[in-house]
Formats: sequence, C-alpha cells, structure tokens
Amino acid sequence: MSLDRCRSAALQRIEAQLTEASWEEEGIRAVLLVGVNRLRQLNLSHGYRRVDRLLEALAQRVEGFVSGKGIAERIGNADYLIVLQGIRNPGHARLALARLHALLSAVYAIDGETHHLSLAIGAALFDPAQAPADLESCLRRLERALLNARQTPEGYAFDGDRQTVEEGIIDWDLEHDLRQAADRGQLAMYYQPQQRLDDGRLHGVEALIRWRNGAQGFVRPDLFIPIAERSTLIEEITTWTLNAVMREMASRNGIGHVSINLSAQLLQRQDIVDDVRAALAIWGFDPARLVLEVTESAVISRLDQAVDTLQALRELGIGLSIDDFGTGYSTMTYLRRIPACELKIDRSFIANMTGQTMDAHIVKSLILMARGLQMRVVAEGVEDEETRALLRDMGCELIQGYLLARPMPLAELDGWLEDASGRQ
Ligand code: G
Ligand code: G
Ligand code: MN
Repeated sequence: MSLDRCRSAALQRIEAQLTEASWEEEGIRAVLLVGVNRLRQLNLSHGYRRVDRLLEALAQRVEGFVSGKGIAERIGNADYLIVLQGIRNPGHARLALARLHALLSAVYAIDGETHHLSLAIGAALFDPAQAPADLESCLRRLERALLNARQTPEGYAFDGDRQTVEEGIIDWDLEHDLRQAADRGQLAMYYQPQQRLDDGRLHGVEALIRWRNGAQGFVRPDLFIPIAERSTLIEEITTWTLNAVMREMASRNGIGHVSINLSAQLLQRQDIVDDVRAALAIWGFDPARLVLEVTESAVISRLDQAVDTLQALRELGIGLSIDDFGTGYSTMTYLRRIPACELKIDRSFIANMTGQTMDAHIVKSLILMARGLQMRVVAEGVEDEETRALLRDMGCELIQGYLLARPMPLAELDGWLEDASGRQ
C-alpha cells in the first residue's frame, strides 16, 4: 500500500478513537505526536539498514507503551500518533508523556552497538465533555506542540504550554521562507575583522550570517536565528554556515582565526561535533584557525549538557569563545568548567567605557579575570580611537568593532585586507 493510503487509513483510525462515544466516562484523552529528530543525519551516520532496525525497535517500544492504554499509528517514516485513554487530569497526562519520552530515549542496542534517538513529543488534551475533537485542528495543535517540544530541555510539550504557541503561528511564514533561503542563494556570510592591540595586526575575522530575502530585504539574524532555534531549522542553518565559512576561508590562510557563532541549543546534543568534524574534513580547514562562539548566558543555563559537547569540540583541535561576556551572571566556578580559550566582553560595557568610569572598571576586571583563567580576551563593539587606546592600556589583547570595519561580504573583505596590508 502506498504511504499516503497507509497514512489516511491510520488517520481514520485515530479519528474514530477521538470521536468514540464510549470513552465518555473514561476521562480525558491525550493525543501525542512523536517525531524523531534529525532522521536524515542518522541515515547519514549509520546507513538506512541500521536506522530501519532502530526505527523497528522504536516501534516496539511505542507498541509496548500503548498496549492496553490506547492506540498508536505510524503516520510517517518516524512519526507516530498516539491516543491515550483514561487520562485522569493534565498532571496525569504529563506524567505519561515524561514516561514515554524516557522510554523511547533510552539507549538502543543494535548488533551489539548502542544508539540514542533524539526525539520530541507534542501533546494535546481533549475533554469529551466538551465539543468533539476534529482531526484537522487536532493535528495542527500537535504540530505546534511538537515544534515547541523541540526547544524544551525535556523534549516534550503540550499544546498551550507556552507563549511561543501564539508566536509560532505569527512566525510561520517567515519560517517557511527561511527553509528555502539557502537553496535560493539568499544566505550569505559577512566578515568582521579582529585586530591585535600589541602590534596592530589582523588576528582574524568573525563570520556573521545575513539573509537577503526577496520581499523583505535584509532580515537580521537576531530576528531569524531565534525562529530557527524553535525547530530543527537551526541545525540546517548551522551546517550551511559551517560549510560556507570554511569553503570561503580555507584558502585564505593569511586571515588567521575565523570565528563562527553557534546556537547554544545545539550543545544539548553531540551531533554538532560530527557536523564540525565533517566540515573541517571537507574543506581541509585547519582546526587551529577555527573558533566557535557560544553566548555566556546560553551555556550557563544548560551547563551540564553543554560541557560534554564543548569538551568534544575542543578535542577536534578548535577554539571556543564565550560571547557577550559579562551579561550572563556566571561565576568563576562555572567558568572554570567551560573549556573555552577566549572571552568576548559584551559591547554594552565597551560602549560607555570612556564616559562612565564604572564600565571602565568592569572592563578592567573582566580583562584581569580572563587573564587569570588563561583566556584570550576580545573587546567587541569598539567604535572610537579613545576606547581602543584605553583598552590597550588595560592589557586587552584583541578588539573588534566599527572602528576597524563593519561586517562585510567576502568580496569587500578581500579589498579591505589589501588596503590594511598597505597600511601596515
Ligand atoms: O551583525 P549581527 O546582526 O550579525 O548579529 C546579530 C546576532 O546574531 C549576534 O548575536 C550574533 O551572534 C548572531 N549571529 C550572527 N550570525 C550568526 C550565525 O551564523 N549563527 C548564529 N547562531 N548566530 C549568529
Ligand atoms: O552577539 P555577537 O557578539 O555575535 O554580535 C555581533 C554583533 O555586533 C553583530 O550584530 C555586529 O554587526 C555588531 N557589531 C559589531 N561591531 C559593532 C560596533 O562597533 N558597534 C555596534 N553597535 N555593533 C557592532
Ligand atoms: Mn559573536
């Protein structure tokens, strides 16, 4: 039977369960949508045969879980719709969801090798005492909940759990466009130079993504990255970014260090390590030149999950940098656990350094602290000569900011570098 006929039969069975009158005394119904994250990536790393065996094992666990409690239907390659009966109250449903997520995420042994599946579960509750559930709207609620689930640390969410549900609808079109941006050639990397203060030479560049959208013009990353972070889109954008930057920078050895911003959400899983390793190999990029930036607040808020991934990244021979430093309330104790080699002092402190002495004191202490931790320190957002001079006096090693140059496309960077070497 073709996939769509299978699916429509499965959906009919779900609909029958939802509208079943005999359930009325049995409490509310919970409908769950289970999805495996990064299936493509799994296929890539393990091959179809092994992934099929993994999905079979997943199917067995799903069946085991619902047995006697409801029904489960496979509606996509690795997507399941589940209806649970006899749910007493929302707390009971949440408990069931947590148990299901733990069960399906537990380690799988296939041919003596162990595997993990990363999955998200979206859920919605229906009270038969209210209006009967309609399948279309139910599926929409589940899809939304699943999108939200992907950005929670638990990996599951109920429809209506959070504000982002509303935002999710508003942002829908932007997300849809963003999915096609890379294929349409609308994404580009811009580069902003970093200068060494001791000898004035170029230290490297920070790569910053730009999206040129036909209808909207430039869309800023602080708008679209958070939207991408709500789904697996951030993984696709990251893969695109890593490869675009390394392709453009591999032959430009003279540029030195190249920093790429990494969404801290990716640190929850080790997949990012494979992505970085793969890109380094494809482009023959020297790992010693690569620096990945993660923001302080994002790392601290999920330190336990992040530390292992950061350590694995470090083992690739690349550098790690803590971005927007000073805004995240981290203590020395936390910092010591992060295997970073660089701190970037947030530009909000740099902006007022020359006017407000308090900010100058803060910057000074951050520089000393970085030195104590044996980390390189970068001041970002340096816009004038006076600030540069002050930072040099304070022993800051590196600066970045409009004083040197704005972020610029590759073609412009080549010209800028030529001019800069002329000035040396
Ligand atoms: O110039 P600017 O508007 O590029 O950057 C705004 C914000 O977007 C910054 O906080 C920066 O760290 C983030 N950002 C820029 N490029 C990228 C990218 O390629 N990936 C991620 N995750 N964030 C980025
Ligand atoms: O969060 P992150 O540090 O990655 O952000 C980099 C952001 O800082 C980008 O949006 C970049 O365009 C911006 N930026 C770089 N230099 C300056 C500067 O001198 N002044 C200001 N206001 N912004 C800057
Ligand atoms: Mn940055």
